[in-house]
Amino acid sequence: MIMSRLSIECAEDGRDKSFSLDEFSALFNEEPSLQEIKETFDIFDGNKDGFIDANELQTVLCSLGLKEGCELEQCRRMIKAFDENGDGLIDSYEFVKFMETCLC
Ligand SMILES: [Ca+2]
Ligand SMILES: [Ca+2]
Repeated sequence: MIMSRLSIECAEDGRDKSFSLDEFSALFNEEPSLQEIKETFDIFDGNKDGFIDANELQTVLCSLGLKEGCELEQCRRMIKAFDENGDGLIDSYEFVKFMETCLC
């Protein structure tokens, strides 16, 4: 009993800097507001330069436990699909479309 409690607490500690897929999905149970999209964008944009690159996308999708997101090549492809201006990065405008397509 105590051991299983401990291992649960350890698992939760290890995820302090992450967030769960449930939390992520919960964001989109209702029509996401611009504020929510902005907050989600900030989660993806690890270095806060205003763009999401393939590495950042990979980090977040991996922490969500999405296998396809753990392949850098796959992340590049996802970005390419929404990268309207062809700079290889997702900006906030492109991210809105990304969210609408993937999550709504
Ligand atoms: Ca960035
Ligand atoms: Ca772009």
